[in-house]
Amino acid sequence: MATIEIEGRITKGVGGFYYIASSDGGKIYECRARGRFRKEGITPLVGDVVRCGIDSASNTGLISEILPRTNSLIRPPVANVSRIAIVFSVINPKPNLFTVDKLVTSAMYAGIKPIICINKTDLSSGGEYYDIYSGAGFDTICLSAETGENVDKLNEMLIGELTVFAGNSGVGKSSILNRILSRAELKTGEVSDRVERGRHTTRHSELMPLDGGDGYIIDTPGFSSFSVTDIDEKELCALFPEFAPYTDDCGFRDCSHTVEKDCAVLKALKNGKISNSRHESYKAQYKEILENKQY
Ligand SMILES: Nc1nc2c(ncn2[C@@H]2O[C@H](COP(=O)(O)OP(=O)(O)OP(=O)(O)O)[C@@H](O)[C@H]2O)c(=O)[nH]1
Ligand SMILES: [Mg+2]
Ligand SMILES: [Zn+2]
Repeated sequence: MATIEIEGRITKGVGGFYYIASSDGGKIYECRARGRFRKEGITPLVGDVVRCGIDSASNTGLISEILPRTNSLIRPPVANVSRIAIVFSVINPKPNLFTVDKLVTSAMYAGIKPIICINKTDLSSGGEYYDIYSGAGFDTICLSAETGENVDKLNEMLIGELTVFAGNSGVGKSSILNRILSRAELKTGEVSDRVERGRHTTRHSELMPLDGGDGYIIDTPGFSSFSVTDIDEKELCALFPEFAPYTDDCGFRDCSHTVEKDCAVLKALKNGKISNSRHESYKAQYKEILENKQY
């Protein structure tokens, strides 16, 4: 029985089996993890780059080593994420910017640059949302999975990256990915159906290679409940990059940028330099952090 050593990336984990796309040519191997990992409390994650010993007769084997991660998310459980595409739709369902901004804050906290994807622009232009997010300095794109508008522009931004698609159920994540990946046939669902059934069309996370081979994307079940509670309230303003030009000019060193009289952020808000909805989200997150601290 000949064993070969391969290096590759975990694309899927199901019932203790991991599916690994080898770095040379993308062949898929089915592997288990060495018992040692469990003893050390390490769980291999989708996105991990691993070394495996493969039995060349059966193409199955064991993960022997997990290479160092750049980061890892808890929900969805994915390692080495380089971008988070935060998707919302202009209508049906209508945007919940508090939810969007929580995802943005979570991404910033993890040190991962978000891409704001405003979908279903065939139904309404979404220009006001584009202004909010591009104005705040984020990579922002208006697109339609229905007509294909700007899907190629998004595709370009994903090259060389491992991108997680996040956002509420029904906003069109799977529909966008079906457009981007020629091989994908992800299940999509009617928005009304899913509200009645109270469940999501997409159930698990799987890494899918981009058509060109350079880059991966992950569809996720609609989620919005990233918690920002492990962020300190003093750190929060640093996660709102559009506040940065002003925070040094606040009257108090410990300015919370919520109510203070001599606050440069509030002044910028008044002058239209910072958007209302982003500042509302900031205040809501600030309040939530304080509330969760009280016991
Ligand atoms: N008009 C229009 N409808 C769209 C667009 N993108 C998606 N839809 C529709 O929106 C519904 C939901 O799309 P999905 O792709 O399943 O949404 P999802 O974000 O993957 O939802 P979950 O998997 O539940 O998280 C489907 O009926 C799609 O056909 C778009 O750009 N325009
Ligand atoms: Mg989906
Ligand atoms: Zn201030």
